[in-house]
Amino acid sequence: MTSRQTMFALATPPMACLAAMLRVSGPDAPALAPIFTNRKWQRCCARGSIDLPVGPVPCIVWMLPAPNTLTGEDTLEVLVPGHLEIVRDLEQRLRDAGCRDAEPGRFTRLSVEAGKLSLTQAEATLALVTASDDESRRRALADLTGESARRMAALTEELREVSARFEMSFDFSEEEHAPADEDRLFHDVRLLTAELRDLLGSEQSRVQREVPTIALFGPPNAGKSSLFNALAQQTRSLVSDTPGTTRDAVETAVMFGSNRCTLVDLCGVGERDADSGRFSESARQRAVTSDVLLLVCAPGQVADCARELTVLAGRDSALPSRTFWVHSMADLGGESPANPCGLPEQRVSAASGAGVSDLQFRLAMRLAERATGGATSLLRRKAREALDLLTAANAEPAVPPEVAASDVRRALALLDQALLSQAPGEVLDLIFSRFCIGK
Ligand SMILES: Nc1nc2c(ncn2[C@@H]2O[C@H](COP(=O)(O)OP(=O)(O)OP(=O)(O)O)[C@@H](O)[C@H]2O)c(=O)[nH]1
Ligand SMILES: [Mg+2]
Repeated sequence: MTSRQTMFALATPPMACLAAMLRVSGPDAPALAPIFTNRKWQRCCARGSIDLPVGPVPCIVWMLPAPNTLTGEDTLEVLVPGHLEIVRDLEQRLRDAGCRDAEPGRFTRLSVEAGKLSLTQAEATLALVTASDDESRRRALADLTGESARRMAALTEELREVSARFEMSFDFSEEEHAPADEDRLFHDVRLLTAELRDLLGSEQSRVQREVPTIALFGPPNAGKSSLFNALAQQTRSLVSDTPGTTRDAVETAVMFGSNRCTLVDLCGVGERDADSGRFSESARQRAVTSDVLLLVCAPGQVADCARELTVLAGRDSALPSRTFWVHSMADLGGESPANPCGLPEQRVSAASGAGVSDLQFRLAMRLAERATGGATSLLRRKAREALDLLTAANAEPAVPPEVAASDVRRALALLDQALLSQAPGEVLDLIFSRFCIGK
């Protein structure tokens, strides 16, 4: 249980914006309300004013008495002009009044403790914020709306019945034991396994490396090394208008947001390989094993890039789901033709810097998602373990019925745990530490 202290956090990103929102939650919220308004403590939204060092600052304040609030506690939500100095002064004002800075994930955790959100829904909130592609967004939304849990609960009940039938089948003697019943049981387990696999979707089960790699790959002279230097904010790789300048891979450690990664600049691979393709194979290999691939495409190189992507996808069909199509040299003007593979795309110019910070931001998002374990919830992790057991129960050649029955029983226990989504305190600490401040 989180101790009942009054805490505050900025709920909007810490940057200059039209309006910033601060949330104050805890037993002292009613006592702090007069900082913002002279209206009496009751559920309402009021215009107010805060005395700060710059002078009176207008605000809009929502007074939200417990328990019908996000956290289940007395809450104030305050909207102020989104100037960073104003926000900083307001935060100091709250600290002076005895209010504490909330740690990351504090408010969502309170929400879970107050029974307002299930743990799966809380994790889905995080997954949705960091989801970088449609598939992960769909998964997160299904978790958030409770659809995943509903489908999983129905499937668990069916599995419970199958498990009971398995157990009963052992109560009959050999002669009474009809092989047809056994076939039927295995058939039902197969159906439920397929259903669970479908429910879990195409979650990546790739081995997670400590430090992820982001590789720049594309035809010679696509501007890979120039972009590499721009992303790394230092000149590490040689740039020249001679195709085939980069030969051996060049690597450097880079931070995108709060995530460390290894950025890798590769030799150009395409129709006109330099050095008769001597370095192409190792570049393709590095590209396929990278965690994120930047397919760098200069004007006029679309066909070359599309062909190479097909070659790479032939080696790892999941590669496109971790690839960005980067239209380089955007300063040269002209409309970039849409990429033929439907990948997320980004226009950049290493020369003018246009689009580089957008790309850095998207990479930070992608890495953050990866760092949260593919934003996989406890529900999904347990269900995936259950899926492994059910898959084992269906293994070819057929496993003995007693072994299959035991796998089904263990899978059922895991699904029951998944649906309860109960986690010990330290696991909860870990889960909520992945959230950002204000969430
Ligand atoms: N106008 C313009 N030129 C660029 C840009 N990026 C790179 N170039 C030029 O394109 C040429 C090739 O750039 P590199 O970064 O060396 O290209 P690369 O893809 O690493 O080439 P290889 O290592 O040979 O495969 C150089 O002359 C660069 O100055 C850009 O954003 N705009
Ligand atoms: Mg190069």
